[in-house]
Amino acid sequence: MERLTTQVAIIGAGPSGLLLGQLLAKQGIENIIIERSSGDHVLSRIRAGILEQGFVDLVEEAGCAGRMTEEGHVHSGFVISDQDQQYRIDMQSLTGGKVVTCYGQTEITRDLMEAREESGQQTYYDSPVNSIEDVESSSPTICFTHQGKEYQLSCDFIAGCDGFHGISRQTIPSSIRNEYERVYPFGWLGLLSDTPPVSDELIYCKNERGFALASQRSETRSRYYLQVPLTEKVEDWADERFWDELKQRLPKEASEQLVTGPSIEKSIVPLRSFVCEPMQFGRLFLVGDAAHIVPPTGAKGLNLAASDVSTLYKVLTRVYKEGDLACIAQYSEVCLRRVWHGERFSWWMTNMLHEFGESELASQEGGIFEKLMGSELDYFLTQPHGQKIIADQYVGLDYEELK
Ligand code: RFL
Ligand code: PHB
Repeated sequence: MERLTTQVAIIGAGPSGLLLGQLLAKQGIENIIIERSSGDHVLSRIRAGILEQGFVDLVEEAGCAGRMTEEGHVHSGFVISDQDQQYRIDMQSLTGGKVVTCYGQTEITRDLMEAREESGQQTYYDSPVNSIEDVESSSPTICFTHQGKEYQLSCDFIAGCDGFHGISRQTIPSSIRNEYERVYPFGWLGLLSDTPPVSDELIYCKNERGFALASQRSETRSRYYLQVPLTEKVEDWADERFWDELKQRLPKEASEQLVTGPSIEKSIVPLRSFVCEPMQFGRLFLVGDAAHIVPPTGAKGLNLAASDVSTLYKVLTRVYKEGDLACIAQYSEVCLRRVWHGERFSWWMTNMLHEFGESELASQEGGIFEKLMGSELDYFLTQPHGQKIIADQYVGLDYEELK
C-alpha cells in the first residue's frame, strides 16, 4: 500500500472535478484528482452544449477560457415551437443583456485536462476509488487502485465530483441522507453529425409525435435529440429512421432546411430529476451530478455543477486563506437553493414540452395533465412577462455569495 497526502482530494475528472482542481491550484491549494476511467473515455462522452455566463466566468477565472472564447458561439435567443407555431425567446433583450455560450462539454473537458497537464498537478486516471474513510475526522482518507497497486490518500477535504453513479454520495449515512427523485416515462435519443445546424439558434419543439431539440456544436456540427419511449434501443435507430422522425417533429421551415448525414455518435439518455440532501457531511462535499440530476430540457446539468464548484471554491479558499473552518457548514444550504431552482425549471420545461401519452403519470389524471401543460406553455409563450420568466431562468440565476 502506497501512502499519499494532499490538501484536497478530488474524486472524478469530469467537468466538476477538473474545474475545481484548476481553481484551487490557482489559489495555491494543492489537490489530487482520482478518476476511474481513462482520459480518452472521459472525452468520448457527448453531453451538454449550453453554458451560462456564470460558467464562462468561472472557466475564465480558472485561466482556461482561451479556446472557448475563440470557438464558442454566443446565443442571444432560442426558439420554442409549439406544433408549427414558433416563438423566439430573445434572451438578450428580455434579461437586460444576458446571453449563453454554445460550446461542448467535451471541449471544455479537453481544455481543462490540457491546463491541468501543463500546471503539473497530479491526476490518476484508470484509478477507481474503492472506499472513503474518516470523513468526520480532520484527516479523511480515500483508497484507490492504480495499475494493480493499492493507494491510500490522506487529505484535509474530499470533493466528491464522481457523478450520479459514484461512491461519494453513499458515504453519507442513510440516516441523514434524503433523496428526492422522479423518473420520467421517456428518454432522449441523441445524434451528433458533421452537418450544418438547421438554424443559427436552438429549437425546442413540442410535437404530438414527441419532443425534439435541434442543437449544435459549431457551424459544421449538429446535435439533435428525439423523445423516445424508455423501451427503445439505439440499435433500432438507423440514421435514416432518426432523420425521418426528426423531419416530422421540426417546424416545417426548419424541416425543409435540414441537412442530413452519417451520425458520429448516437445514444439514449433516461430522464430523471434527483436531489440528495445534504450535500456535505463532515469533510466530504458532493459536487455536480454526484448530488443532483436534471432532465436536460433546461440545459441546466452542467451549469448547476459549475455553481456548486464556485461555492466550494469560495468555501475552501476562505478556509485556507482566512482559517475560517466554520464556513464549510454553509456549502450545502447555499448550493441547494440554486439547485432546487434549476430542478424546478428543468422539470417544468420537461412537463410542458414532452408528450406523456399513456404514461402512469398522465393517465392517473385522465388526460387533464397534458391539457394543463398545453395551456401553461401557451400562456408563457404568448405573454411577454411569461417569456421573460423563461429567459431569466435559461440564462441562469445569479450565484449566491457566502455569508
Ligand atoms: P460526470 O461528468 O459524470 O463526471 C464524474 C466522473 O467521476 C468518475 N467516477 C469515479 N472516479 C473514481 N472513482 C470512482 N469510484 C468513480 N465513480 C465515478 C466518472 O468516471 C466520471 O468521469 O459529473 P460532473 O463532473 O458532475 O459533470 C456533470 C455533467 O457531466 C452533467 O451535469 C451533464 O453532462 C448532464 N447532461 C447534460 N447536461 C446539460 O446541461 N445538457 C445536456 O445535453 C446533457 N446531456 C448529460 C447529458 C448527462 C448524461 N449522463 C450523465 C449519462 C447526457 C448524458 C448521457
Ligand atoms: C446539447 O446541445 O447537447 C443540448 C443543448 C440544450 C439542451 C440540452 C442539450 O437543453
